[in-house]
Amino acid sequence: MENILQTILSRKSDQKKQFAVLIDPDNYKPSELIFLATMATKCNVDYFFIGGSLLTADNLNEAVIILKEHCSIPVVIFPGNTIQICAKADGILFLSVISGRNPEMLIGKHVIAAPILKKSKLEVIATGYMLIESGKSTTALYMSNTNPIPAEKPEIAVCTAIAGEMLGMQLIYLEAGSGAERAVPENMISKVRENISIPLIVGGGIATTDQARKTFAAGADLIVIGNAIENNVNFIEEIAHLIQSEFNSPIV
Ligand code: 1GP
Repeated sequence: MENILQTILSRKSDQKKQFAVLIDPDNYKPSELIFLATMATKCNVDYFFIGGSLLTADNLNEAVIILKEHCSIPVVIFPGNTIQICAKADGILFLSVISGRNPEMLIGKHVIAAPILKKSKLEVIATGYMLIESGKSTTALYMSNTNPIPAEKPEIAVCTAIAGEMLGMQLIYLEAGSGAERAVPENMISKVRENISIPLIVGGGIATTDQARKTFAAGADLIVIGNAIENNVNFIEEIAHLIQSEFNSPIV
């Protein structure tokens, strides 16, 4: 399989917008995952992200295996903690919560995970993960034991993202939190986009095509959608149509 980071970079340099479906394995039955894999393949979904800030059902491995058996879309672990490592996936976002000041989420968990990841064949992608205030507390915030960046302070987000890039992060991820009341503000996305050259991922609370359109238009290279697809799998088709008709259609 092609290197995941290289794929993200080359699609970005071709000015193609990208779309990841976030799977919380607690919330999908095997039959639903099989259907999702088929639907996502039909709609050219770029990546599956899988994981969560807190998983309770212990079925991450099973979910990865089902996805790998039923489609060729890259499966990328989006870990909430060090027990969410599955060697059968294709890659892992090695998340450092650079918006916070909790050393465990900046480097502590990474030290524990590093030898396991080194033995695996997983592609490890260093990701500067930034939690953005979004109206109410989210599981990600609670579990990371960090303060989010205030939504009305884009300059803090910009400086944090620049520092992340300077520290060698390969991706920056602006996160409003799963099921966020308010998605990441467009002016924050655009200001961060102007100030970094690495790919920019944005997720949390994207529940309408209009919100997805605004997020892409503001400068997100890749959007992540979880809840809205759990609630209505056909939303995948709407996002695929948006990307194809408004962003990735060939210039004639
Ligand atoms: C959360 O960014 C993702 O980590 C997706 O959030 O579930 O709100 O789409 P939603």
